[in-house]
Amino acid sequence: MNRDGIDLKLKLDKNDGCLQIEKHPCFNKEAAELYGRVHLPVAKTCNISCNYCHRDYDCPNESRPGVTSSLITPEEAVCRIYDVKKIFNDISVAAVAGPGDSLAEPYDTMKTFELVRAEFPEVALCMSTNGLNLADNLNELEDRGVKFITVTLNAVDISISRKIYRYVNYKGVVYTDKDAAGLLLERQIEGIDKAVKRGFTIKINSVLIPGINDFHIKDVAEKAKKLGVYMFNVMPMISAEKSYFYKIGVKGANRKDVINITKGLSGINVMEHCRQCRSDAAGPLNEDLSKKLCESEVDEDAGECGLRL
Ligand code: CLF
Ligand code: SF4
Repeated sequence: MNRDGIDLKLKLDKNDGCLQIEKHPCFNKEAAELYGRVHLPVAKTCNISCNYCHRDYDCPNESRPGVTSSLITPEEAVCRIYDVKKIFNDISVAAVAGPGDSLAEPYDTMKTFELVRAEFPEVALCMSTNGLNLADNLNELEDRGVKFITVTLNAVDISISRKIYRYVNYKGVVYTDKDAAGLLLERQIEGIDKAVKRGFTIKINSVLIPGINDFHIKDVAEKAKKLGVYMFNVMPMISAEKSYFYKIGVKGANRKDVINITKGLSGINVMEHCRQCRSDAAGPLNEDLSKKLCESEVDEDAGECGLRL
């Protein structure tokens, strides 16, 4: 069991994907009654700038603004799973979902997956990303046994996405306006397409932004279908104080808006039970244990987990 080497090549059973979907609380609504997930907040930076985001908070692509999750190291991530399992043992998924982008600086994300896979081989690995660096990291993700990936795709038309993103930083070069929107879209589609073809189970999240992309969500769903995406999840934008959209008066959306927009969609699984959970969420979807965990960590002896620093 190699906990230190980033080159660890894991032997994977390529046929266990179906079994893992059965137990994934986000990809399978029924599983949400029985199993929980643990988010491991190891991704500190981001490589793009979404107009609904303010970086005091978690990445709103997969979680809700207004709460901040503290960062942990990959080693602490393993301890965190042990801690969560003491309260709720039926954890079927461990994921990296912020508080920045999982692949902006992928080292800690990859290291976390290695350590978790070695310690908890029965737990499926999941990740969310804005998609910019996805295609570049598929080999690494596959080697570490990641099965589930969520990509936030808010538009498939540059004239719309240029209103959503302020800049994109790709390999150290900063792009703005339509160059940023075009590059991000190209990288997202390439990443999703390659990931589907390689057997990853993909979910697309679209943030519903009133007046910006609400009329366009069906086009995103169509594209998702063509790409062979397994699940489509529309999340209402929660207006993040201090974000650009908040400042210019773009209003948030709500669940009712989402239902109205998604009710006619067919030919793809539409997620209806998303909790827009924070990047350190833990346990069943309907009962976030992260707060309980913080409280118990205050006076707990850390010695039980051999990896704790
Ligand atoms: Fe986390 Fe997302 Fe994996 Fe689930 S959450 S990275 S797919 S393990 Fe789930 Fe939370 Fe909704 Fe995300 S309820 S915000 S869809
Ligand atoms: Fe914020 Fe997430 Fe967008 Fe990065 S990808 S700017 S963290 S919402």
